[in-house]
Parts: sequence; structure tokens; C-alpha cells
Amino acid sequence: MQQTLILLKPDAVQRRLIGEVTGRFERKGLRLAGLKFVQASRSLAESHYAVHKGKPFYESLIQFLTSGPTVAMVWEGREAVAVCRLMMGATDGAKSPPGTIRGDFSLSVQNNLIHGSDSPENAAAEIALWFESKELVSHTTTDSKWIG
Ligand code: DAT
Ligand code: MG
Repeated sequence: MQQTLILLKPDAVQRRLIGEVTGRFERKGLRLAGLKFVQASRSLAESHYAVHKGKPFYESLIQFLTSGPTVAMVWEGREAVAVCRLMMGATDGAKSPPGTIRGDFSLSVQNNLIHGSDSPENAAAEIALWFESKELVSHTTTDSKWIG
């Protein structure tokens, strides 16, 4: 079963959107495998966004991700990486269609509420960065035969 890392970034927490966004993933049929509330350190934020080091927005992005607590989650299910990216919408909230998380709740490029891994390989690396393996819980839900 594919897993992906989802972060509800500090703007989502400050704007009290944790329940709204988490509920969408639940209702989609994805299964929660890990969940925690984290004040990201600078070093965690730098590792997470290492691919963007050197870009003009990098410093501001690190400041943003460390500006308050983040909800870190692992969701699993069929095609979880691509499904979550579709549900998130485009990076720029202003260009993201209604019905997506960013399209419904964000007008910004940087303050776009949510991070989701962009490939299964990056998901594995990002999950290992944010979670210890003992923090992940393997289980089945009683409705699994209806979800597929
Ligand atoms: P995504 O979060 O959609 O995967 P990304 O990986 O390209 O987008 O960039 C990571 C984050 O960096 C993104 O969520 C917001 C910020 N960002 C990207 N491009 C930016 C830009 N041109 N100006 C300001 N922030 C930007
Ligand atoms: Mg990205």
C-alpha cells in the first residue's frame, strides 16, 4: 500500500483548518498511518526543503515552515501520492481550482497550507525525516473491503 507524507503547514494550523483538511483525506478513503504535532526546527525545515536551497524564496520558505507548529501525517492507500497531490491542487493557491485544498482556502504561493510528497521515492525519504518507524501504526479499517 502506497504511503505519502502530508504536512499541514503553520498557516493551516493558525487558520484552524486542521479538521477541514484532515477530514477530506479521511473521507477520500485514505488511511492514517502516522500523526503528530511538531514545531519544526530550522534543521528539519532545511532538510525537508533541501531541493529548493539556493532559490530566491528559500530563506522565506524556511522561516515560514518554522514560524509555528505543523501537523505531520502519513496517509496510505491506493495511489496515495498522486491522490493527495490532486486533492491539494497547484502550488499557487490563486491558480488552483475550486474543490482542491489550496483552491478552496489559499490565495498565496508560499502560504499554501499543505505539503504532499511528489513521488513514492520522495515520500519514503520524507516520512523517514519526519517520523521514527515506531511512530507509524499499521492497521486495517473495518470498511476496507468497500474502499479498494
Ligand atoms: P509544492 O508545495 O506544490 O510541491 P514546490 O515543491 O515547487 O511546490 O515548492 C515548495 C514550496 O515552496 C511551495 O509549497 C511554496 C514555496 N514556493 C514554491 N515556488 C515559490 C515561489 N516562486 N515563490 C515563493 N514560494 C514558492
Ligand atoms: Mg514540492
